[in-house]
Amino acid sequence: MPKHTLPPLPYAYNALEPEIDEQTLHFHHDMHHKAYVDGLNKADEELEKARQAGDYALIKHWSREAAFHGSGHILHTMFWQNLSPTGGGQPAGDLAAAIQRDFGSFDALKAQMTAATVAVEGSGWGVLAYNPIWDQLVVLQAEKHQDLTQWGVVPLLVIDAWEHAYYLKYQNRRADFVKAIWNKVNWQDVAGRYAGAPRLKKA
Ligand code: MN3
Repeated sequence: MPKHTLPPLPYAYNALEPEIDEQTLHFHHDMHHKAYVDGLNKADEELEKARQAGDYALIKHWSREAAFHGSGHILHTMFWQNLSPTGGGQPAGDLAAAIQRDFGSFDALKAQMTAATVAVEGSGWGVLAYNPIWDQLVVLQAEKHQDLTQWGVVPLLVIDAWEHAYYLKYQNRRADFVKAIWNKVNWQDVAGRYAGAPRLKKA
């Protein structure tokens, strides 16, 4: 089974200043994200051992580990790509039209997603996702990395609301961090994910 690897940041560690400071990005990518990659590989290894031994005594534990660390790896990889030193502004094209249709306006989406992200209980994420079953954009919260979702959605834009994402610079001011993040959103990346998402609902 191939191992998962930590992808390099797609920009320099100081490239998202001032919204995200260089020190936070070093810790966040090099330590926190790496820990999820390592945790996912460990879970994969232990599940392989369990299959070979036919011993599933710890299946609950390793299944949970795979969900937690696997989701953490997926969301962090996406988070780095969702941001850009030249980000900000608003989306255009099909994504902009879908936002208008499902939220009423870009400002309404931004307000709802900001509120959802700030209000995550404990550690988690704000998520803009596409639900291909209903052909609808949705804003969700994720607690930890893997809890609270609609099965089958394709995440498009994720905002990390764990304290490790902002505490060095913003301390307890999560709302200030989330507000600042919009200045660095890479809408081309988000729109590309929307364009590439599967379309399940038949018109
Ligand atoms: Mn994080």
